[in-house]
Amino acid sequence: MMFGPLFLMALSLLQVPLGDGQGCLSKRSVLTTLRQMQKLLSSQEAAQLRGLRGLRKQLTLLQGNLHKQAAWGNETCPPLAAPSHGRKLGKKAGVGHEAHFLCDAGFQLVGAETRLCQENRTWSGQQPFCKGIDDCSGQPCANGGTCVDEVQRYVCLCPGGWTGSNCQTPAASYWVSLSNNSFSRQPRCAENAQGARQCSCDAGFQMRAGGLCQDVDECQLFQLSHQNRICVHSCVNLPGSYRCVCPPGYLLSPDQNTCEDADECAEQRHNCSRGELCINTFGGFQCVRPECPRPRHNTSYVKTSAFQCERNPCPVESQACRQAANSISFHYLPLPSNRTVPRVLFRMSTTRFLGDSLRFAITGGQGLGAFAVQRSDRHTGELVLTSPVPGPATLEVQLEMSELSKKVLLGKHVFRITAFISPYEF
Ligand SMILES: [Ca+2]
Ligand SMILES: [Ca+2]
Repeated sequence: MMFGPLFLMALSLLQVPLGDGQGCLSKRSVLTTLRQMQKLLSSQEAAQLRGLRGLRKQLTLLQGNLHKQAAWGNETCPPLAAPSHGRKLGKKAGVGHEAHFLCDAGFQLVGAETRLCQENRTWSGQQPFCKGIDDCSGQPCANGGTCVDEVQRYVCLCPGGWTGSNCQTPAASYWVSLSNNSFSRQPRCAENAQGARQCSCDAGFQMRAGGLCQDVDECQLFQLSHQNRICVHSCVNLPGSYRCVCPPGYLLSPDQNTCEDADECAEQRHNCSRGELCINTFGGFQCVRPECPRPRHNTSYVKTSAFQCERNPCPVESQACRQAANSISFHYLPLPSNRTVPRVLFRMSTTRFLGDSLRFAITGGQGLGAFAVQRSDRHTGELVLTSPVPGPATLEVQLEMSELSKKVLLGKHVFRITAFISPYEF
């Protein structure tokens, strides 16, 4: 294509007319032109060759690239299989691609979770596999049962006397044949990490010969001794424990061992009639009606409060009236049985002391052998319990406090004490 114009130019030069004189010049000029043309052709040829070489080089390069691209497309790693009981994620196996592995429920993957197709057309890592999870690993079988691992479950093989999915339930027939009451129980057994069987009894039971757990009779052990007794009243032995029981009128304390009196008066659980007063006692209550003495020998009393009577003014001529008590008060003392002695039960004194001395005396009552009166200071007398009184009992004591001035009686006060002693020492 490039030679076309060059040949046309050469032909046009050859078509120049040739003369005699001018013939030598023309030949010379033709020769020059031809040499120029040859030179031109040579340079053209060289350039053409350079162009061809460049073209060939480019073609070779292009061909190389095409070969390379074709070769890359074929660079794959060998196909990977999914593990049994599992799956493989990622379908491409070309260089640079990854495959991921998962296991079905109840199985766990062992090995590489991910594998990469490397440039040397091999997968990284090792082929993983799915291993069944050991359902017995948590030692689910109780009482010495043997665990058998199955796919996604376990089975307990129970020893004699035990049943249930985890050998947790005593077999009824076996239980009855072993013991006809619940004070005997099978021990709880388990295998430790070293495979040794270890048995133990529930709290409140102890292992007896033969490997049976026998209830501890706490009442037998501790209740008989007065010092160590566990219940203040009665003890009931129970399988694995015990219970303290209180008599009627008492409530079991929060400590579960002692009994507390129920205050029927405060809780309005008494049956005292109208006009009676409710006195709470240990284990019960009493209904009382404090009454003033009836008028006698010109002496009469008036109730000044629920528990007190005051003498009305005496007629001037009545000596008997002036000798009678100026006041009579009523006092009710609840006491447990067999209280330790000596024990001060009551104190008497006066706020309106006019004379120069006070005298205290027991002037009446029942069970007087158990009481005494003593002076604690110049103005105070005390009623003292001097010997233990077993209940149930009701004791009455009348005390007198006389006020004197130069041995002349100025006034007299009477205290009527009633002690309600409960049947129990609490
Ligand atoms: Ca017990
Ligand atoms: Ca009570």
